[in-house]
Amino acid sequence: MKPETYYFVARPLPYEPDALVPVLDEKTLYFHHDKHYQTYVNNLNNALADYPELHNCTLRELLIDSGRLPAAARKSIVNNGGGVYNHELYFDSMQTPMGQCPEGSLKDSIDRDFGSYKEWRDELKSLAASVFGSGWVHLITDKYGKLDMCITRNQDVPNLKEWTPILNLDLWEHAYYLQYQNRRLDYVEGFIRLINWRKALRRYEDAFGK
Ligand code: MN3
Repeated sequence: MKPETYYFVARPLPYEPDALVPVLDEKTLYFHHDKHYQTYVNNLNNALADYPELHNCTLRELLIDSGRLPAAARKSIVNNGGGVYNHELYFDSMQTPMGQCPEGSLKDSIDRDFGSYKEWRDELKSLAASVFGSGWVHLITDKYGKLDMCITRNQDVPNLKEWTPILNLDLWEHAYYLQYQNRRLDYVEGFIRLINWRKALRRYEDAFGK
């Protein structure tokens, strides 16, 4: 996909709005994608409007070295740009639940770095339960293919200089509250059934040699 720059446009969902039922219903996905994500895109464009020197930067370039952003716009670009980056990966991390599991070299690396797919799932659930307030859990790789997991708060992204996110899990209440209310762990267990491991494998392999 061609790297996008200002003026950013929201990406459509890569599946039908009912594709994630019963884990995520249409209403939950609609508000999340068409309202919350769209708002981050709009606010990012607003934050960049007065800075033509940033209009050729990709989202990754804006976020990888945020200390170089103009001070007056930094907070808004980091919060909203992070919101766009995280949500685009999140929606692309999921597909219709069909009993999918890790594949190929990503499966091998999960076994090597976490012990097994089951141990990885337990780690994801444990990290998700430990997030207080709004945040994310990310599966990340370094440029040598070493996997790790990390939590970020609010709309922060992982350290993109060191790591490439492979998939992520949105733990803001807006991601699940309409359907699950306070049952965050049920949402997390459902999310695991939705992971698009084929796309995760592609991102993992593309991350090498960057
Ligand atoms: Mn969200």
